[in-house]
Formats: sequence, structure tokens, C-alpha cells
Amino acid sequence: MTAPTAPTAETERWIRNYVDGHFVDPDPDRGFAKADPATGQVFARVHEADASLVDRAVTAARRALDNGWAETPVRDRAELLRRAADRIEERFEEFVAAEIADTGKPITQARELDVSRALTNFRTFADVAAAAGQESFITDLAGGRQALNYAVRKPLGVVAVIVPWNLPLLLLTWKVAPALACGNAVIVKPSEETPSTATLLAEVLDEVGFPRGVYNVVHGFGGDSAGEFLTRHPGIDGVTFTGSSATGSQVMKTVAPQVIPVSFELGGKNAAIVFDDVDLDEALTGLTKSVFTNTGQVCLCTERVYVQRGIFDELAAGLAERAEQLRLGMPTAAATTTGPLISQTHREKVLGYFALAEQAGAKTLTGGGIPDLGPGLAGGSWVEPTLWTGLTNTDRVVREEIFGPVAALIPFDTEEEAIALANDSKYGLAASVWTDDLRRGHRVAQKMRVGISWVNTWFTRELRSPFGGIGLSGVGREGGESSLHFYTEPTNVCVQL
Ligand code: NAD
Ligand code: 6OD
Repeated sequence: MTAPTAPTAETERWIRNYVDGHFVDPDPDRGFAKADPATGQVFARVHEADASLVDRAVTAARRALDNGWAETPVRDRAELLRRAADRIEERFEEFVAAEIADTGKPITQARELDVSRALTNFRTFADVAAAAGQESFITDLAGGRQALNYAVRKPLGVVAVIVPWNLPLLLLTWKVAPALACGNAVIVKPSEETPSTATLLAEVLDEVGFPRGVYNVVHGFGGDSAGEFLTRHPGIDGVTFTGSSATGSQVMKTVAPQVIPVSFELGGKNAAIVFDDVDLDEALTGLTKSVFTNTGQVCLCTERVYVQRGIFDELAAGLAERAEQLRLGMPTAAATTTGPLISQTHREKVLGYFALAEQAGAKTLTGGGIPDLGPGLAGGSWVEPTLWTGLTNTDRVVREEIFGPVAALIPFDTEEEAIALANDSKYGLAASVWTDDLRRGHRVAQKMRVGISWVNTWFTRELRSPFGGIGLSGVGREGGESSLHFYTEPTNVCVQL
């Protein structure tokens, strides 16, 4: 295992915190190294925010609200969001480069998925917020009198936004855009693995005229670091968190004494069900995407593939062949389809599951090891795309989220059996059903115990739809009106007429 190389004076570059409209001078005693996952080379140091800097961010956010941001007309906030999208578009390749440096993801994906979705997030939530209405009711009272009830929605206040490393800018802007559209001030805590794009976004929001204190970024880790300092802070009014179920549970405990709203988008162990009537080629294309996109590091990725027995061997062979066609390599090369895992630590975890699969008697159809990509990439955290057969729902590798380019293929005979197998999980994030029989597609998709259930597609998103998970996969929904509801507090006004 190659450890990340130490930074040299020449390569040392600081990624700074952004508080109250200013980038904070880094404290040289509070820096941690940020390495490129593709090569293992350290390219920057990140300034870890201490408790007093987090406190300054919370104070600045509150001041921004009090100075008028919370009262700004929604059309003005929406206009700022649109300008932010336009400016990200102008600086598109800088965001792409920053995302690649932090994650090692392929350039095509960084462009087409990550940074493109940031633009869409800002534009969609500008539209959604600007078009939002309010519910109102005429209430019949005794004696023929009536009352008018309506709700006014006010910003939640100071919102802590804590996000993971897998789709850093996409997931950050998915929360920041609606939060700002609703008139909140945010303190963002990006993952320690991916600090760059949150920081770059601070430049953009400053350039387009967001008032100081409305958007703040504090860098650091979770426990006993910026994440915990933020969630423990008595000045926050809500937490929106994306990350693992274990951390979500920890954050829930931390904020419990404050009894504030939380929105949790957590882990998954997502199933695909493939029926024997399917167009095999189309299913293979979809499954390849759903198992291997972002090297399997998308919460929605499929890690369990249930295949109807009659096509099991053909589908397994076809998927293995597609996996072998993936191109691992330099993230900046246009032909690269698959990057490294985020870190050596995460690779250790994934390799641990490779060993567990072997112990459980799995047959490895393809992969199962570390690829040899030549000296330039030898220090990176690479693993081979991997597929197993011979496992059952009781095996740990089929029950626990691995978050890597892996899936277990398991046969089934009947529709009922497939539904039972897919729903046999404490997670409930996403599922996909692959069939040429649309009636069956609707029927099975509706029976999935998940937040999102796709038929003949995967990761096709409508940002106005509710998005979230069941069970260990989360609490609450965001997207469209659900976001407006989470990021605001309604006051019911009742007027006797
Ligand atoms: P993680 O839970 O380790 O970290 C997420 C964030 O929480 C990071 O910013 C981290 O620094 C912070 N954090 C960690 N401990 C904390 C604490 N005690 N208090 C406050 N903050 C803390 O997750 P990760 O490894 O960065 O991301 C991968 C996980 O995220 C996977 O489980 C994946 O399924 C999940 N995820 C879910 C969704 C979704 O929409 N449901 C989306 C993306 C990722
Ligand atoms: O598409 C989204 O809005 C979203 N939150 C995706 C989550 C992906 C998980 O890694």
C-alpha cells in the first residue's frame, strides 16, 4: 500500500475556510493534507476550522439573516441563484478540474453529471421557489361565520449543510440552492476528502452578489472537528445531512437536545430486479451504469442484482463482459470511464469485502483485486470492477453497503420471490426493475420499499420530485416542494371573516 506523499514547499497550496464574506487566513498548525486519489500525490493543505471559527460562521450567518437576507423578496433571491448558475457555467472547467483533483473521477462524468447538475440545481430551485404558492382554506364556523386560514412560510434560519465526498458539488448544491432560495443562511461542511468545489463556490456566490454571511464554508472532519462543532452549536436552526447511516445516527444524537429539524440522506444497498422478458442489451447497458458509475460510489448504485433464472447465466456473462470493457486510467483522459476509490482507507474497506465474499464462497466473475495501471497511478486507490455469484441474502457482502464497483448476482424464479429478496434490507433508498412488461414494471416498482424506484432506467432525476430514503437510508424528503417545506417554517394565520 502506498501512503500519500508528503507535500513539498512547491506543491503546498491552501484550501481556505470562507466566513462572513471573506476567505480566512489559514493557521499553519491546523492544516491537513489533501491527496489526489488517482495518484496519491498531495496537492494541497486544508485549513481545519476550530470551534471558534465555526462559531464565527454561525454568528455571521445569523447576522446576515437579521440584516435583511431573510426578508429579501423571493424573486431577488431566485435571480441571484440564476446568476450563480450562469457564473458556474462561465467557470465550468475550473469546477471540473477541482472535482477531478479531489475525487479522481473521469472528466466526462465530472462534466456531464457533477458540474452540470450544479447548474441545474441552482436553476431548478430558483424556478421552484419563485413559483411556489401557499395553501389556504375557508373554514366554516358556527352561526354561518367563516375564517380564512393561510400559511406564511419563513426561512428556517441558520442551516448546517453537511455533505460527503462522492458527488461533492452535486450534493452540496442540491441542498444549498433550495436553502438559499428560501432565504436561509448556510454553513457548509464539505467532506474532508473533497474541500475544493465548496470553496470555489464561495468565490462564485461572492462574485454574483450574495450578501456576506449568507454562504459560509468550514473545513474539517466529523467528530471533535468542524462537523461536530457545527452540529453541536446552539445557534443553528436545522441540519441537512448526506452521508453514511452510522454518521447520520451520530448527528441525530448530537442535535437531539436542541430539537431542531433534520433532513438525512443516508446509505443504501440497492437492488435491481431483472426479468427474463427484458431486452438484454438495454438491461446490460443500464445495469453497467447502475453498478459502476463513479466507481460504485453513488448512494443509488446497485449492489444486489436479482436475475430471473432463465437468463441468469447469459446476463451474468454479459455484465462481466461489460465490466471488463470499462477503462480505468487517468481521470483527465477522455476515454477513461472509471476512476479510483476516494482514499486508501476506503480501498481497505472495499478490499475487506472482497475477502469476505471469498470466505462466503462467492465465485468472482470478474475483478476481485487491485489493477496494475502503471507507475503513474500506482499510488492511487484503485480496485477492479468486481462481480460475484454464489452468494445469498444472508451474506454480509449482500447486506452491508460496500460503496465500491461491486455487485452480487443472485437468481430468482418468481416475481413474488424477487420482491421479497429486494425488500429484505434495512436500507430503503433506490431500486430498479428491468422488464419489457410495463404492467409488471409498475406493479413491482410500487412494491419496492424505497424512496425511488426506477423502471428500465437508473439515476434519471426529476428535481421537483420528492427524494430520500426509508429505514437506514434516511429521514425526510428533499426536492421540489419537499425542499421548500424543509427549508421553511410555516405560520398559520387565521382570520375571522
Ligand atoms: P460520512 O458519513 O463518513 O461523512 C459525511 C459527512 O459527515 C462528511 O462531511 C464528514 O466529515 C461528516 N461527519 C462525519 N462524522 C461526523 C460527526 N460526528 N458530526 C458531524 N459531521 C460528521 O460519509 P462519507 O463516507 O463521506 O459518504 C459516503 C456515505 O454517504 C455512503 O454511506 C453513501 O451511501 C452516503 N450517501 C448518501 C446519499 C443519499 O442521497 N442518500 C448521497 C451520497 C452519499
Ligand atoms: O440526485 C440527487 O439529487 C441526489 N441527492 C443524489 C444522491 C446520490 C448519492 O450519492
